[in-house]
Amino acid sequence: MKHALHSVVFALFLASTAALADDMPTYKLTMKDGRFYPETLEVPALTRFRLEVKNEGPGATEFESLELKKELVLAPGVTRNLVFYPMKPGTYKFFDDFHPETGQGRIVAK
Ligand SMILES: [Cu+2]
Repeated sequence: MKHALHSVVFALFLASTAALADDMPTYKLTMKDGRFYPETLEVPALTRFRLEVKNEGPGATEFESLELKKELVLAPGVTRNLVFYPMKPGTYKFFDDFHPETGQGRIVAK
């Protein structure tokens, strides 16, 4: 879904909380050519963490997870952080809303 305004508001919220979040474990996710690298991210369950999402292009991307209620639009060349609250063990899907055919990934919380 292209919720452009929603994403901007959400990004501002994230920027305001980022300064408080320096002690969290950080995981990196790259978006490139409509795909995620890696497609599967393993994270500790029941632990708050930060995801650093980088869009290497060539176009805009949108990281989105319906299950985790997250979305983030990134222009090419942009890196942004998302903070995830502690998750129960399980698998949570995410996708690139601008490239849903190829851009599919999952977070596995263990
Ligand atoms: Cu969307």
